[in-house]
Amino acid sequence: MTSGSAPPRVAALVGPHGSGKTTLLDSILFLCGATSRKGFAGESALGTEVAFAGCSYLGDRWTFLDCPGSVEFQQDARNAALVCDIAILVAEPEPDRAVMLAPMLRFLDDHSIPHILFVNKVEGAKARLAETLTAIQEVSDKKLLLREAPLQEGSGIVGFVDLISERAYRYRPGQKSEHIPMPVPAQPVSASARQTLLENLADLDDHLLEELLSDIVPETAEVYRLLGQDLASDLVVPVFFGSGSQDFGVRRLLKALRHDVIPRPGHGARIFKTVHAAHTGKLSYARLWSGQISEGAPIDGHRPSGLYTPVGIGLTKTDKVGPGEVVALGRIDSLQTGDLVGAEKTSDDWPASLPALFCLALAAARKQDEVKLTAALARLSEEDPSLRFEHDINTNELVLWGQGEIHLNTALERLRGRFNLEVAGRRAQVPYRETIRKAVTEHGRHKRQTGGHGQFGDVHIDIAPLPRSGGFVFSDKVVGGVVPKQYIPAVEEGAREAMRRGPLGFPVVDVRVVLTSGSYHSVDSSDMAFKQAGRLAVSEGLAKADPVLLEPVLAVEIAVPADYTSKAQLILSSRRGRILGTDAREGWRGWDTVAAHLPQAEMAGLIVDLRSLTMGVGTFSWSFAHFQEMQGKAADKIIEQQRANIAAQ
Ligand SMILES: Nc1nc2c(ncn2[C@@H]2O[C@H](COP(=O)(O)OP(=O)(O)OP(=O)(O)O)[C@@H](O)[C@H]2O)c(=O)[nH]1
Ligand SMILES: [Mg+2]
Repeated sequence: MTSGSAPPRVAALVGPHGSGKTTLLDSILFLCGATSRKGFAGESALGTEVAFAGCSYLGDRWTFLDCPGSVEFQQDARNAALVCDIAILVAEPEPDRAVMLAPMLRFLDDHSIPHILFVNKVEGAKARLAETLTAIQEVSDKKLLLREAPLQEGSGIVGFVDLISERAYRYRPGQKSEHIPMPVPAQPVSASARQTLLENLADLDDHLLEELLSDIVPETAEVYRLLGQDLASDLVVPVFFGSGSQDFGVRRLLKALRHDVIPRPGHGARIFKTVHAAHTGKLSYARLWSGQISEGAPIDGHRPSGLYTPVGIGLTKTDKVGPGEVVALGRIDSLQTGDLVGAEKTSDDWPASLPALFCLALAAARKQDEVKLTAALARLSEEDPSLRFEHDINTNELVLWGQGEIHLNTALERLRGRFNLEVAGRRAQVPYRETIRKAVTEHGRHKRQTGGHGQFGDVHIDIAPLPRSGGFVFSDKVVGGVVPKQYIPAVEEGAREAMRRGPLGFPVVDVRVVLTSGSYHSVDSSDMAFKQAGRLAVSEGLAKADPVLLEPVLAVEIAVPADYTSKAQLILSSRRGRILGTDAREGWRGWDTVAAHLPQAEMAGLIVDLRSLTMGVGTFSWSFAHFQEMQGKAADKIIEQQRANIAAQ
């Protein structure tokens, strides 16, 4: 592409936490002249949400999306990757950590997102570039293509050879790399690396293959064209290396982006991030695929309060944007992350948000803050769709769900910092239940004489256990009108009330109650009195029917690299999990899944253990499976705790 003629493009910086994405962006912006000095990135802060930056390089406009690398903040990284023209996967020259790239590589390939690999931090003597690439190739479905070859001196990398132009460059601190004559020892290495690059491209192109077979040197323009085309189709992964902190290899990277990145096709404008900012109010960040957005023109039926584009590390007001731009739309309430405006939606064009893996029960320190808390949480979950909250009717708790402990603690900090809400998060209660194991017969009588006319209700019932998931069933076998028909619903209501909290303190399930007989009084009987009688009979009956605690059990399926499978099984069994089967993970080379039943009480610890076992990449999916009887000391402890809770209410 020639200078100035290329449309604006979007690049997302993705890769594991700490690999140096923000530092690389810092270098890029400095080299593009968008910042006057380095260091805006600050001291190695954990990235928690996507950051936007805009700059121009050799007349081409770029928007960079600096994504968080932490496994707990991947929602933003995924959403940004979905709208970029190119994802730059930043990795460390550390072969043992290659597996950390696997989830993002999988995501990029699943969505055919063109991506290149930038191995960062190569200025150190400990950098292990070749072994790292071998290890990353193991986790990449697509072929890695070295686009430059390292110039080695001793054990360090001091420069590179561009394999297409066949020129050698030496890194210089604080300056452009110096073009040097090809060092003699580098010649055979770079010649063979170039040959490998060409052969790999020839695997995908017959014309190039013919040329190579006839020993014809292909035209440089042809090589660039094929590389760009294969990259755009996500068939190959070009590989670059350098050092963001030293600016090594960063101009090379920028030039390659300029040459090799073809804008991805698309229609309309996609909202990929929502932010509630102090001054501008709600901002919906859109990547424009086609058409134009102009100030004052309605979007989705609403006029934005303003249009802003990323310039440098800030936002600048603008009046018109075209394809390839990222634009922040001010104050359009109806827009949500994932929305497509100005084009036909297809049903599955935006993937579902990441499922929740961890939760905390929230309590506002000041009682009067509760309404404000719900409103603040609604904003946070609008900004980050992998954060959800719900009012759990079983435990009467406000529960915040997300990706892990750091994710949720960051949310709590935002509540404090942005909304002035002091909120404590604690382990959410497990929704235990109880049931009975014995059938009993019970008599309940409610009789009271107060002033005028009294209250009288009298019932006989049978109570019996039902199979699991049987719920609650009520029927009557009353004959001869000993309990008049009109009072029977009241008896049932009383029975249901008694089921709400059983003798162990939990909701009772899987019980059948049959009203067998009773008696009434023509003046003193009422709905109220029969309800009381029903409630009494059932409460007392349940206590005698051998009650037992039920704990919720989840069906979980964990996914880990196969090296960790046996240890992951141990984690499950040490957490009272029952392993149902182990399989190869579909579509993931070298990964396994282990299916198990796991008590819900053990879920919080599972993700913590899995991540520390697997450098963060292990994960699981889950759904409720069933309730299971729980007895012994552990059950006694839970019952005791519940008694204390009830007493404290
Ligand atoms: N030696 C060396 N250190 C680097 C380089 N780039 C980044 N670092 C260091 O690596 C650490 C992490 O850098 P960041 O740029 O914050 O990493 P990140 O990928 O943005 O991390 P997240 O945003 O949390 O995903 C910091 O201590 C940086 O100083 C590099 O090229 N060489
Ligand atoms: Mg960062």
